[in-house]
Amino acid sequence: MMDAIIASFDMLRWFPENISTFGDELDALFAVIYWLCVGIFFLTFGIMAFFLVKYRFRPERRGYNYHGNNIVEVTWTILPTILFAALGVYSDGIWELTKYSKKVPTPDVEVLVLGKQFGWYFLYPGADGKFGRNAFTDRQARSLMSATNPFGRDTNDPSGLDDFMTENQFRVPVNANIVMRGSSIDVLHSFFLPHARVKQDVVPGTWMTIWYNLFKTGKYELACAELCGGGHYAMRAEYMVLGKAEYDKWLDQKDAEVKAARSPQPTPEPAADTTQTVASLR
Ligand SMILES: [Cu+2]
Repeated sequence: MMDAIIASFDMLRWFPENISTFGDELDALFAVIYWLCVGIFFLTFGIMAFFLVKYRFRPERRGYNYHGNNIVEVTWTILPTILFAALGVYSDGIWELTKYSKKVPTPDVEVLVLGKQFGWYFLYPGADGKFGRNAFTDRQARSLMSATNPFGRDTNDPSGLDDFMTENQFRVPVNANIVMRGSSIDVLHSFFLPHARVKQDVVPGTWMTIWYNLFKTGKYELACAELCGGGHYAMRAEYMVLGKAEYDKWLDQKDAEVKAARSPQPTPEPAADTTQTVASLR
């Protein structure tokens, strides 16, 4: 019976499957905070219900007023202070691992992401694995940012010719350190990968670092977690975690598309002069 009651409050079951290397640690921290809140909720409302009944109206009982109680006030100040400080210290390890810049691992794959009303742009470094000049690699290139060139790519930089952009299409390889830099072209958005246990606000004018390493292939959900306007809901998309070979195949395919788009259109062959051909055969 008690088990069933406790289980009915276990909303941690609503979490999507974890596919991130640091997900278990993050979920454990979430569980500690969650169950503390459940406990405090029942304690608070239990005491309130108890007093509601105990001091309910009785004709013979007179109410009385008193002003302040130092012991009670000091207690309700100190206990939460200790609790919050302890949670802060306890969570510092996982915060450091996931958010400290010195803990960002050596990237296997780098991707830039831009939020916009309402969707996502991604920029991959292409075959050479290196970004050319753009609004991330050079702040000055921000002046090149436009609706058709959201990343402010400098088309005169040869090392950026193989970079390719996708819109609402996002793929990453499995078992690799993915390091992303995120920004926005308009308002605040939040890059949210629930299965990867990643959620990071992206802010116009600056680049936020986001990293993770996923251990399971498949199709997962991507969403915006910051109310950003009327089409906020439309920023939900799907992304794929691919095996290494499959991911490389996708990169090759993208590289071929980039090259095809870049190569000059072949000039049409001049129409063969049939009369002359026929004449020369004689
Ligand atoms: Cu958004």
